[in-house]
Amino acid sequence: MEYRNDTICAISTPPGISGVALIRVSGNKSIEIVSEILKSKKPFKTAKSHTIQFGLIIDGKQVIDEVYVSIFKTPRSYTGEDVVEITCHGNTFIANQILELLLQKARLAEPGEFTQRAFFNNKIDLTQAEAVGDLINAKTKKSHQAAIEQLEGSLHHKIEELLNQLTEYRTLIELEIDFLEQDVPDIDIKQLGKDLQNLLRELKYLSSTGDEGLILKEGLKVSLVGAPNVGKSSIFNAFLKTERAIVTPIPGTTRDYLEEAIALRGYLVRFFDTAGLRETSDHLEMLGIQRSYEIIKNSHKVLFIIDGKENNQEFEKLKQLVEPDKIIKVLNKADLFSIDKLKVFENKGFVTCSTVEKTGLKKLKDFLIKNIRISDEELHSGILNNTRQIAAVKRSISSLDKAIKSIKNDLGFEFTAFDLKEASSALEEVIGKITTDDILNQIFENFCIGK
Ligand SMILES: Nc1nc2c(ncn2[C@@H]2O[C@H](COP(=O)(O)OP(=O)(O)OP(=O)(O)O)[C@@H](O)[C@H]2O)c(=O)[nH]1
Ligand SMILES: [Mg+2]
Repeated sequence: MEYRNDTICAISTPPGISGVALIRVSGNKSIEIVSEILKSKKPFKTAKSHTIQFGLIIDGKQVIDEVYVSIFKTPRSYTGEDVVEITCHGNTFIANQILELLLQKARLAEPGEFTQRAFFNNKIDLTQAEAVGDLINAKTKKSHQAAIEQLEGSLHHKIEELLNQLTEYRTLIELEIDFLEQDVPDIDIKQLGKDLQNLLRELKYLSSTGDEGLILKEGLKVSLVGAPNVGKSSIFNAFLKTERAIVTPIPGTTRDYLEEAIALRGYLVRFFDTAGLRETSDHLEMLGIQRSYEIIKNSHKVLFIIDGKENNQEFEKLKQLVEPDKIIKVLNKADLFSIDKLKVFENKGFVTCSTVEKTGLKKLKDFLIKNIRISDEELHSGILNNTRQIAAVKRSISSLDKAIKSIKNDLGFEFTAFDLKEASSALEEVIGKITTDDILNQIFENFCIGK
């Protein structure tokens, strides 16, 4: 992907009526282009960087709006180029007219193009560019926290730190190769092996943060499954605190699945109410049940709900689909059982609840997020939170693993040097020192225009 340095512009605020709207212009002609449509006390062209001017946007003699215009001169701007931001009244009709005037001399920005330019001009690395997108989309405290830490450079610094270590070891090995015949002190192979092992451990730990990083960003997927009529939809509604799903005493009420999300102690939790599992000849119900199984496979947690009758066959089937530690066994309709009977279920590992008496539901929610362990300190020191980053770190791990084996098996330092280089390259991909058009397109196409 080429860096185009023509001047671009876009409305950065959403359409509609609001207090103000913001139009952003970036590129080496931005100050000149804006000065041609702006009437201000002092000539805009001579305005200092990081100042705000009041003025009128004019189309010939016609005044379009009273505006404030901020100016950020290269390189001290979001994109690294000359940037001008016009704040007008929050009316799409007005903002569009100003944009039209700018478009006579500038090009409409593509989605994410301002951020892309910031990346090309080394204002931010690729993890920070991704964080800009995450920040805009964050809906809960934790996803917000993760995004802002990443934007502040947590993952960038972590990767740089690991890369520095790798470079140090590569230099050692390459020196050894270059001076093999000469009298250079031999490297301490044992120590190098240990150092590489430590580095491998650090990388593996970083990689392990990816699963939870994805959960922080995309939400914890929780499916409610079980036989018909056990109260799945009732529990779903109780979690959402609305009558979202239809509840009836007729088994087989829910056919297609329903998905709704809530924020739970700062985490996004996505609940899936599913069709009750049973043998059926009803075609429609069968389709619903097939979907239930698909959802189960993609869940982080599965609430396996019964209302008294232990459904061992379904439970065994479930264990084939998801790892057993993802399954939480739930006995609903606790109001229909004696305390002694409930104890029996609890001793068998069931969480007991009742949607009628509203008991046990809080405990159940706590159970869901109990095992998410990423702490604020970890967010601060850098975690992975998308599949691109995770895949690259995994590649780095596999190359480092090969490097360690090449030393162990005495294959020759050329092999070690090669594998360490591969390990470095994979990490460089994470921060975008090495990148491809495909990766960049994938990242920026999800942005909105004006960011
Ligand atoms: N006594 C009692 N009844 C409940 C409780 N929760 C749900 N019910 C009743 O159980 C019946 C079935 O509830 P649903 O929530 O529709 O059950 P479901 O598992 O979604 O059923 P399907 O969609 O048919 O698979 C309804 O009559 C509910 O009122 C509870 O905690 N106690
Ligand atoms: Mg239902």
